[in-house]
Formats: sequence, structure tokens, C-alpha cells
Amino acid sequence: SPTDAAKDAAARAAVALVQDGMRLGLGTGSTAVFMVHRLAARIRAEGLRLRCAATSRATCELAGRLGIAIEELDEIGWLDLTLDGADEIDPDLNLIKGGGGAHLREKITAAASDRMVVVADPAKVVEVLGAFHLPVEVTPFGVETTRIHIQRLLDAMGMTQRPMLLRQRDGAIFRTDEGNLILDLSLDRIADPAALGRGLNAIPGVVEHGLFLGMCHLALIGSPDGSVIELT
Ligand code: DER
Repeated sequence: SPTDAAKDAAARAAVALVQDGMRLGLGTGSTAVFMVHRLAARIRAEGLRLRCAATSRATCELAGRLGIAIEELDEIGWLDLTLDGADEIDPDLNLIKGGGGAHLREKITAAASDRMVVVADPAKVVEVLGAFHLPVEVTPFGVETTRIHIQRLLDAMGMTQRPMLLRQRDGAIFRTDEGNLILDLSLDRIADPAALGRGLNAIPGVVEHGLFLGMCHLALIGSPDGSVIELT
């Protein structure tokens, strides 16, 4: 499909940034799948020696199937570059992530990297964050009280939102790799992402939210014709 071609074009451009000996963070999601395939091809063709940490079990398993050696983040210690997808990218390269439910490990991994490069198709580029739901990972313990705290925060910020939905997958309550739950916030537009991020971080039961602010250094936006636009 045109979207797949755009994702693969972005993935190819991102993998071109990988240099022999790098310590890499591998992202999660459908665009990251194209990236992992492209990376495996380069490793095979050029014998690249890399140290790779995965941001989800899904990426770890895919990389393993493609012959990419995966190590734990703590075995590597720090990363040169993380390549990951995004659900939304604003003009300041602030992101909404978490559509695939992996944003806790993705954020830790990106924060443990000298550079974070995002790969995406054009639909992800927005003027204002918020049309895509904002995932908030919460502990199962006290989740209903956490929901109240989040609602109070949104009220205080004058943000209206439709009922917060506990994420489901295949008809069951979704659990993250850490065993936590995800509340998806439908905010339409987030006028002040930094204030919302700070407010969410202050709520006891909130583990991590999908706002990646000031973390992305470069976004590679692929087109169906194979061309790539760089947003910095
Ligand atoms: O869950 C995530 O954070 C993914 O990276 C998501 O943001 C992008 O997924 P996609 O490439 O399948 O759109």
C-alpha cells in the first residue's frame, strides 16, 4: 500500500544513519517493523557489528527471527541512536507515542540514547498534538482513583475529553510488557503539552504517558514514491 511504501522509505533512510559499532535502540510499531527488516538486510550485506536493545517483546522477537542479536538495555548501558515510530509529530518534533502500547520502554530507551530519530508516514505530521489519543500507562492498583486524578487535572486545565478508555486488545484488557494498564485520553487538541506532561507525571498511579517532548532530534517522513523529507 502507499502507506507501507512511505513507511519503508522512511525506514530505509533511518537505517542509512547506522554506523558500524553503534549501540542502537530499536522501536516498536508497524513502521519500526520496516526499519528492523532494513537493518537486518544491512547487517547481512555489510557485516555491521552492532549492539541492539529492543523497546518491546514484539520487536525483540522480530529482531531475533531476522538474526539480529538483541541485548538488554542495561547490558549495553547507553545508546548512540534510537530509531522509533510515532503516532503524531508536531512542528517542534514533540511526539505522541504509545499507539502500540510500548511507550514506557520506548521513552526509557530514547532517553538513554544520544539521539532519537523517528520514522513515519506523512499522516503522522500534525500542527497540534492531540487528535490521536494520548496513552497513559497506569498501575493496575488503584486505577479507578488514578482516573479521578487525571480527570481533575484535565478539568483544571480546561481540557474536555470524552470518557477515558481502558485499552483493550482482542476483547481483553490490554497489559503492557510491564503488566500495567493503559488509559487512552481523547483530547482532540493539546494546547500546552509540557503542562499536561508535568501534570500527568505528578499523579501517583501514572507510570508514563505518551508525550515525548524535546526528545526527537530528527523525523524522517517517507512518501509512497520512496522520497523522504527530513524534519529537524
Ligand atoms: O507505540 C508506539 O509508540 C509506536 O511507535 C507508534 O507510535 C507508531 O506505530 P506505527 O509505526 O505502527 O504507526
